[in-house]
Amino acid sequence: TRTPVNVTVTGAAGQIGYALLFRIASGQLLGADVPVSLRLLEIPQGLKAAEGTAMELDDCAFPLLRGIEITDDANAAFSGANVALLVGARPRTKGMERGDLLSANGGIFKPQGKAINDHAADDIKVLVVGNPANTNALIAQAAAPDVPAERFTAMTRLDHNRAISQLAAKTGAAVTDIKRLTIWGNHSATQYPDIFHAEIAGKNAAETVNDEQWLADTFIPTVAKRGAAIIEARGASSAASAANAAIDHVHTWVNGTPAGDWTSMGIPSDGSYGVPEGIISSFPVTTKDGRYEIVQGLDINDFSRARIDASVKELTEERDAVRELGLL
Ligand code: NAX
Repeated sequence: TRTPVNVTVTGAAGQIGYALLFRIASGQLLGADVPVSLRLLEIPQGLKAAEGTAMELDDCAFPLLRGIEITDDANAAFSGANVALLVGARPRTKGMERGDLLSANGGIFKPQGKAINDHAADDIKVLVVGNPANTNALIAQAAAPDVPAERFTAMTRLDHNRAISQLAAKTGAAVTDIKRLTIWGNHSATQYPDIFHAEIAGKNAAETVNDEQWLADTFIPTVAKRGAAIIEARGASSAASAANAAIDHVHTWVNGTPAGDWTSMGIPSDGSYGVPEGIISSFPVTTKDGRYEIVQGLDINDFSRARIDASVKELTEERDAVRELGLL
């Protein structure tokens, strides 16, 4: 029988954790034939609730679930980890300045990056979900000099899926007909969902829509502000859709993108498309055999260039701010 894959989830007692863990344990993260062993990391106040979730996981009698460990010790949680989903983060509270937010999260992601560096398995893959996801991923990556930088990624798959859904609704197409959509930049309100290279049933999406005003005034803001709209409607932030996107991100990374399509991932820039090397920015990527590559050679028009540059500028400012705080 196959050795289980060790999957570490931080913030396991939170609402995304609750929507995520059952899907991991059921085989949707890695595949229906891959046994998993879960490590749940929480802060001390979250341990009891995490134990309750673990009881429910037991009660599912998932055939693929080979073990659950619960801890508030990052070194133990990441020991032997093959996949790490960093969900727990410090949310922005009223009156909190950006600097306070970045430094509070630095206090979480720097030690977690170091624990990954010192204790994770050689093939570790990290997805950061906790916001500000791109910069938290950068902080963790910088604290893990022995791990190849490309193993640290940030989640923009929820934005990607939201954009596909909005485009399908506008055009009447099925979501499965939409390919090659791209989220560029930061997982924030500055993100840029790009349909200029996207296809709807094989035809160029921007030409099919043929409505730049809808693009600028409706599509882009709807996708970028969807998180706020969910909070407004549900009285709580996106949880099941965020967990779904985390499943999609890792599943695609491990199992590959379909021929003729790509996905969006926040990854350390290699300088492609004028994005400064090192910052963790969202790109169009293809994946194969557990590795990803940036899709090269796309023609970026002025409409896209301005929006990519604005989001990348925000990312470089966040990087400079955490550097000043001594987090890099
Ligand atoms: P919750 O507040 O429900 O849960 C967070 C959990 O993390 C809590 O149980 C808390 O005890 C735990 N935690 C805090 N610090 C920790 C630490 N140092 N180690 C381990 N656990 C720790 O938040 P939830 O709704 O689950 O959201 C989690 C994060 O995802 C937030 O930062 C949120 O902003 C972010 N999101 C990111 C998205 C993305 O697309 N990248 C979308 C959804 C979501 O907003």
